[in-house]
Amino acid sequence: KLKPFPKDFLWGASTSAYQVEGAWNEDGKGPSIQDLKTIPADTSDFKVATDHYHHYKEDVALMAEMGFKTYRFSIAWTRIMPTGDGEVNEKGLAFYSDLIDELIKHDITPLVTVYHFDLPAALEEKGGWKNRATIDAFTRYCEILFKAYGDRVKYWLTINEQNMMILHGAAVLGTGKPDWKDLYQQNHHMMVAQAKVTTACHNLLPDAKIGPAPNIACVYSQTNNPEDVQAAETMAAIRNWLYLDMAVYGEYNALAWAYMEEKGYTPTFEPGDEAILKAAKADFIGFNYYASRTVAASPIDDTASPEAGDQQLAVGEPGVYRGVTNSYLEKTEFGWEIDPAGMRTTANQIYSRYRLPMIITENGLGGIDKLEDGKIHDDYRMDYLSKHIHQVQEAITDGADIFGYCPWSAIDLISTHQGFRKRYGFVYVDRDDFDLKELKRYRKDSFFWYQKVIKTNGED
Ligand code: BGP
Repeated sequence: KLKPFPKDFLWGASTSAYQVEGAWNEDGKGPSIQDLKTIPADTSDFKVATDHYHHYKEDVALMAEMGFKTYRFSIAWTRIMPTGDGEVNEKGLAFYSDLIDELIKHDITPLVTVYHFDLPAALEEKGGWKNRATIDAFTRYCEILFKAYGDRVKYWLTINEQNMMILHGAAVLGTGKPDWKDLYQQNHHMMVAQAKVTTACHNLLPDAKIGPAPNIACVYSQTNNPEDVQAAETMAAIRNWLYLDMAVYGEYNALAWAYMEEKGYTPTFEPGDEAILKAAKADFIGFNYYASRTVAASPIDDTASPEAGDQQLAVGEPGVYRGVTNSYLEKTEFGWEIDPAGMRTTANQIYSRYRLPMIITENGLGGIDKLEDGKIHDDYRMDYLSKHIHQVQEAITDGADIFGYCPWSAIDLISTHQGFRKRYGFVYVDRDDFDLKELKRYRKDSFFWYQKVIKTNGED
């Protein structure tokens, strides 16, 4: 028999600043690396997005209508500090203060990500995460947030998908061909930065809770060949546990470290790093889950190229592991595998390792939505989400401590790679990649469905 969802379960949804806000250069905002990156010719840039910056009251009202208990959003570092450090932009501070007040007015608990892929361009010019000065800039930026919003914000998330920034680092950080040694040094600096702000949060806001938000996925072995199983273990260590062991224990995962040593990727520590890492412990674990991963062993001279056009499978390293298709799973129209049961496995794996409360900070289906007579019949999205919600309940029944579920995304926003062709929201925003229209909001069928899920506390 399934256990019910906890009484005060945090139902909600997520967005990130650069994908939803628009107003990319308004009210003193500085450019981030997302504003300046080269956009593929067939998708929109991030300048207007869904213009949440100007529509936030309307958007929060729609969230309240769905019954959201929480809303996960990110703060654009470049609104608060246009060059990433130094001068504080009061108008930027005021925007999020107003947004937080608006949420609280509607009884929606703010869940704030301090950094979601949008490093200030001015810091990137000085070396970005390669430069240790970025650690100090990030710490100062976060302290400003804690002081400005700590009276109203109880839940904080540090860095969104740090593990994806490293594994897909060339793409996300815009560094071209991966230089793994360099990426793992950047990774180390992000780890130190995360630890510093976790400690700063604990010192400044003793009642607040802070945790990481990596993308965690259980890793299956393609076969029961022990070599494939070992490859899956290694990938899980490199992809998942490296990040969570650090956030919880302040230590490098042993298997991930052994891999880095073997490959010559180990980062350089500065004196004091070890103590900084050790001193910080996450209060909870936020994790994004879209699908599991399946891998096979890979010989050192592996020439099999990753399956083209698939963000999920385009991973691997000769001699370590290679991403493969899981023949048991269906895929979305964008080629992402769908594995609801994998979310239960993932939650249980995390819980058995760390025994900390967990919240799902992203989960969802990107699809091509059609607006017909003011309606969007997104059955595919309801089907995906309902199966995943069921697995959250299974995991709760297994004993995992899960206190919230925030699918991606609260309203339509711009996908990281496919622009407006690929949508995730409960609310449709009427615009195409190159035709802004009036940015009118429409409730999708999934809007009414999710409203009922929340109302019945998970019995959709
Ligand atoms: C996660 C990111 C989000 C979001 C989502 C969907 O990795 O944290 O920012 O975009 O994936 O990905 P996409 O937009 O590529 O479909």
